[in-house]
Amino acid sequence: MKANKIIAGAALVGAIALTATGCAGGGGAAAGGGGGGSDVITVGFAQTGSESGWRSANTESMKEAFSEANGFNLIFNAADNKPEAQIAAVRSFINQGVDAIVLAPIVTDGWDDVLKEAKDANIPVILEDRTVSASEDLYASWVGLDFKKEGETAGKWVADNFGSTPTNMVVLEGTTGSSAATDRAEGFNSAISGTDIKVLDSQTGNFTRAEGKTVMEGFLQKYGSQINLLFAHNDDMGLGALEAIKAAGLTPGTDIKIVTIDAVKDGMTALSKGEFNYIVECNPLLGEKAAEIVKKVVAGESVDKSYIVEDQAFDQEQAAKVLDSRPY
Ligand code: GYE
Repeated sequence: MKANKIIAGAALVGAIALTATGCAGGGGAAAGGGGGGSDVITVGFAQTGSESGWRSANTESMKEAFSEANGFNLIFNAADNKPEAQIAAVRSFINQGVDAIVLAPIVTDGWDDVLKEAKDANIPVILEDRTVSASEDLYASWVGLDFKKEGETAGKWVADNFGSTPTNMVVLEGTTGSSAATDRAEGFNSAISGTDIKVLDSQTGNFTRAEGKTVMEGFLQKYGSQINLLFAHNDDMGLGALEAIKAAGLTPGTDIKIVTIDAVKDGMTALSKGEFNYIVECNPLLGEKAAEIVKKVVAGESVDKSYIVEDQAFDQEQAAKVLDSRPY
C-alpha cells in the first residue's frame, strides 16, 4: 500500500522535495453550497493559533496560497491552541456549507465525530501540518512533515556529539497530545537510547517562547549548572529558554548546549551567533501544496493520501551561510 514517490519540488517555494505515500480517491464530488455556481472555492481553514514563529510563517503561506487571486474565498480561524475551540470552528465551517475544510489539528485525538459530520455533509477535509488519530477515510489527504524523523535527526546529532560522555539533558516538549510533540519525542528518544545522555527532566512549554522561558527557569532553579544540554521541540521554546539561561548567568551554546526544531529566522539567527548548537528544519511553507490538493479534491480528482515535505538540518556554520537567503 506504500508506493513512495518523490515529486520534484516545483510546486513549493525553494525547491522542496516531496514524498507522496499511498493512493486514495479524492474526497468525492465537489460539495457544499458556498460556491453558489461560481468557480470560487470557499475554504474554511482551522489553524491551531499563533504560538510560534513557525505558525506565523505557516499562516502567511496559507493565506497567500488561498487568495482571491488564486480562486479562493478563505474563511480563517485561529483557535488559540484550544482543541474545543478548534472543533467548534470546524463545526461552524460545516454549518456555513463551505466547499472544503483545511485543518491543522492542535491535538491528535478527538476528531472522529466532527470529521464524520463533515463527511455526512459531503465536505472534504484536508489536513495540513499535524496529523489525527481518526480513521483515514474521514479525510481526503494530508500535507505535512515527518516529525518522527525530525526528532531522530536531532537525537542522532546529540548522540554523535555527547553520547559517549555523561551528559545531563532537560527537554522542553511541544503541546501535549499534538502529533508534532509525540512523534518528535519518539524519534529523539530512540536515537539517544543506549547513550550516556541522562534525561534530568522533561516538561511541556506548549511551543511558546513565554512558557519555554518559565519552564527553563524552573529547571535552572532545580538543577542549576548540572544541566549540560537542552532539547526543545521548537525554536521558540529554545529562544525563551535562552533568556532564562542568560539571566541565570550561564552562556547558552557553551555552558548549556541547545538543540531545537523549526529553523525559523530567530532560531537560525541564534544558531549562527553560537547561542544554539543545532537545528532541524521543519518547513512551514505548506500553503501552495495544500491549495493544489484542495482544488483537485473539490474537482473530484484523485489525490494521494499523504504528502511529506522533506526537511534539512543546520549546525552553526551552515546556519551562518544560509541565514540571509532563508525565506522565513
Ligand atoms: O514546530 C511549532 C509549532 O506543528 C510543526 O507547531 C508544527 C509545530 C512547530 O507551534 O513551532
